[in-house]
Amino acid sequence: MFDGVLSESILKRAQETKLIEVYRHDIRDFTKDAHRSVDDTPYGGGAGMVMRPEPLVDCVESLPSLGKRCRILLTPQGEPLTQKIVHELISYDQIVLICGRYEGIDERARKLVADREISIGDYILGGGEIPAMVVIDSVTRLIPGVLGNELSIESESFEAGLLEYPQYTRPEVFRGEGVPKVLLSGHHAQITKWRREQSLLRTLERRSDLLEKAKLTEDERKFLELTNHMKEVR
Ligand code: 21W
Repeated sequence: MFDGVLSESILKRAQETKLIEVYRHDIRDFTKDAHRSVDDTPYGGGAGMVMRPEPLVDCVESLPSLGKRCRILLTPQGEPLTQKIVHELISYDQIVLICGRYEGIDERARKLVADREISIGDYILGGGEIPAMVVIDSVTRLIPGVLGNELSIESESFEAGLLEYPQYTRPEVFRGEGVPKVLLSGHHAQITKWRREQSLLRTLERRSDLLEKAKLTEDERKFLELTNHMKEVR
């Protein structure tokens, strides 16, 4: 499952330049029975299978320590991943991403292997592999040297806790729709102001929950209050 994602341009380059190394371990290699079984029926009954503790714990404990380490279990019951958590994770030399399958893992194994439990959101996936790739992608992008100047551009409105402003490229008219005049004007101060306004308006419309924590000036708060009020009386 990981091959395609890891051979994508940025992750590929990050590995080639040794900014990251990714190792994959098959829990099945740590089984001792002829059938190489990693799952079993749940005590107490019920549908589905549970991951057996022995091969999972043996696998995780077989890994060498490569410095300051964090062992993360990807699970629907984990803390929802945010950019704040992604920032915390770049402080580690080694991140062990433990992917569950089946209906979940044995509770005793969970306590032994996980320093931290992370979910990528409230929807049901087949396992922890895609969430693990989400962690790899999001963390790698923050490692110094992985991106060029792109990072500083990207972080601006996201760090302020706002949604991005709308973007345009050529042609100037596409299917009858033009480009906002200000963007063609060459007035950099006005363009910056317009983009900030668009970020604010878009966040108010789509993700007003973000505004509580967003870093805004007093004027920007007033602007949003006024806009919101105008919407309510309309
Ligand atoms: C999905 C496992 C649903 C278990 C107790 C009794 C990792 C994930 C996953 C999966 C269930 C993440 C149950 C967002 C995800 C993951 C597989 C339900 C039923 N529990 N982030 N019965 N969404 N998913 N278990 O699905 O492993 S991070």
